[in-house]
Amino acid sequence: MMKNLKYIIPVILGVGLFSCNSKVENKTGDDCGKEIVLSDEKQDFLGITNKDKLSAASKRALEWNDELLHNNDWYFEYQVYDLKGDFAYEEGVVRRDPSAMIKHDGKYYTWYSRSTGESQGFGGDVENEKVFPWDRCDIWYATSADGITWKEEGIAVARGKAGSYDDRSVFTVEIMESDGMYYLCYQTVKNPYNKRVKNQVGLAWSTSPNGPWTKSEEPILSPADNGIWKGDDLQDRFSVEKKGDFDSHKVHDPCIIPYKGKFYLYYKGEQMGEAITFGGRQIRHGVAIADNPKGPYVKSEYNPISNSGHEICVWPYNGGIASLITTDGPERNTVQWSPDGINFEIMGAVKGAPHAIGLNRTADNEKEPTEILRWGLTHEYMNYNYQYIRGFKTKVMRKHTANSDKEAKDK
Ligand code: AAL
Repeated sequence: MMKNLKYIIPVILGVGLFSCNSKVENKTGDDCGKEIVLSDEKQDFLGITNKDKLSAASKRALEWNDELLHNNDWYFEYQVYDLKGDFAYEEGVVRRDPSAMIKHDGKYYTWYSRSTGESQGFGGDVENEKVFPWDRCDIWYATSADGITWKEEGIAVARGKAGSYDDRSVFTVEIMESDGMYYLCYQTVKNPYNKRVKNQVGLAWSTSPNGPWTKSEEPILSPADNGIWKGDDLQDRFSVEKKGDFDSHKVHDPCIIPYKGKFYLYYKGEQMGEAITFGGRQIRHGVAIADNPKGPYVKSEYNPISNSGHEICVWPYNGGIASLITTDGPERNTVQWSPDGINFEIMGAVKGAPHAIGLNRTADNEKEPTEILRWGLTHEYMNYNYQYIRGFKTKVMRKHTANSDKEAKDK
């Protein structure tokens, strides 16, 4: 297992980021007039035909140091599978965005968004209809002895009373345990749910994972207020005078990690006037830091801390924070790591990843960089209206097995 991360040069994927500031020097003189040092052994491993004729891709390959070249720990493949009991698919019920799992009294616990009925979208009476599957949700929880068969235990945190900041929906929750206390952080929406509505983050705490939960009177995180809408059509979220910060519209997918004696609240930002870039949504992540679990959370001046991603999936590893970046942006489907929780570099890439991951926080996350992803929870769309919670497992590929070898072994 590779521990000495500071010597790893990031894998650069898909985008031409090789620059003249590169450490690779070109002996024969490249565009930057630098010198490349290429040993016979490395030339052989990389299969490079001619040391004096290096393609742009070969020059990037020369940036990979030996540790990175022979390390597969930051890569994985995954499979999803059905769960049993109350997590078996149920017609008419939405269960989605599971939190991480923790263990208490011998049982796994998870929290999730739960709503019922179909979504009507934004075309009709948004005051009274359900616009999204994650609209009109409460936060429920379930327990399991083995992580396969789950028992739904009931509501943990309900929507607030009319007029409060969370009166329309509470959803996409994460769990954090610290100093004998349990904290749920989650997204909130206030009625009416139109396309310009701002989403915030709420917090609830309890001395037991079974509750009862006390909710924060005010949100603990709100969008940046430096964007300006154009016109007054509440169902037009793309027209803006000014977009504002990466999180000017919504703060989503909150996840708090106790780190270096403080509390790091990672979140997904959505920007007013969101554009399509790199073939996907313009999504980036941020972090807000507090001295105490209940806040106040102060947004990092280094935000955004990713240029890609979607749902937050972060865990501590080797003194830093690792992050799985999925779905949107040029660095989607990469596993990243930062030594300080803020400055992330790409460590590995994946072919794809489960959505809305609920990590297994009981795992020994120091064993390998992606050990915490060996199994966990995800959600899947049965159809647009209904999502259900499923399991996933991953494996690290360390040797190649030809299909014919596998068939012979299976016989
Ligand atoms: C998810 C998350 C948030 C969004 C919606 C429900 O993928 O990013 O939770 O609000 O979709």
